[in-house]
Amino acid sequence: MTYLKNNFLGNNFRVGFRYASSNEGITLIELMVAMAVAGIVLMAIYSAYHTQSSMYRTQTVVLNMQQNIRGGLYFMEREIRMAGYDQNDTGNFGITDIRFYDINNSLNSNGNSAITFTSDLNDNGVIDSNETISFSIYDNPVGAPDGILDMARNNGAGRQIIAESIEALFLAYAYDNDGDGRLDTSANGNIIWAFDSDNNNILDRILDTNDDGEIDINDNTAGTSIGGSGVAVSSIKAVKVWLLARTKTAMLKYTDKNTYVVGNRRITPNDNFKRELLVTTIKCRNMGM
Ligand SMILES: [Ca+2]
Ligand SMILES: [Ca+2]
Ligand SMILES: [Ca+2]
Ligand SMILES: [Ca+2]
Repeated sequence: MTYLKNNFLGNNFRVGFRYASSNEGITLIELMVAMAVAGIVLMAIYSAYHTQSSMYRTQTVVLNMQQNIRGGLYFMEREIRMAGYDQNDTGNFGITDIRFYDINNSLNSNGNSAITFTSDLNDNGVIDSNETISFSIYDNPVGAPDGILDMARNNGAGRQIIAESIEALFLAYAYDNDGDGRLDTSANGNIIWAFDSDNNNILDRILDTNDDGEIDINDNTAGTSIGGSGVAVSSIKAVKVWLLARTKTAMLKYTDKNTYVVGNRRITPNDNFKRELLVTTIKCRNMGM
């Protein structure tokens, strides 16, 4: 090295760059150091850019999911709130089906929740062909399913997609079965949220099994009995919705190890998609509450 420094790379060996105000050149060592520094700076810039752009991609994918699930829920909320709309008080309108369906629209108590209701949109007192509305989970496009589930609305013209990449939907119901004009409550004074576990269109099980006012991981997924012969759909006054969405594409360096409580379902994905769970309560304005 000493030899090299003194005889090859030493002051006698200069490359052609010169400072404008000086006749001193820069040595090859200096040039190499400068290039190395420039390389490091470029690498840092590239790496920052790469991180930024992959963060941007991730944010875009997550944002898409969030807009998608919020849009779908907004749509659902608006219409379920109006379920049973019956300006002429005919008594012909209301929630008609609360059973679980599979993605092919066959009854299946292990499937997702679905809801069907009627509303007298044109105030003529009669259920017209577009006045029976349902929400359900299916896989769009139906002709060539992509394995990513979606949410559909159907008003008699077949299932139309209203939200993509919806992994799960669960609906529970609050009711006024004793007819006192208020939602029925539990021993601890909590509003009772129930579901139809055996798919006979009659509410039979209660979600909040430890009666602490929360429906969460601590409750027994089997639910507790609602008592008697159950509660008919005509007593339903409010709907609670759990909607779980996931990103369309997998995320780099991300594993979803969460457990999502979706009604009485526990979903633990352990994959590389990001998810969002929205839970909301809808009071049905037209059910006499
Ligand atoms: Ca009508
Ligand atoms: Ca799909
Ligand atoms: Ca039942
Ligand atoms: Ca609970």
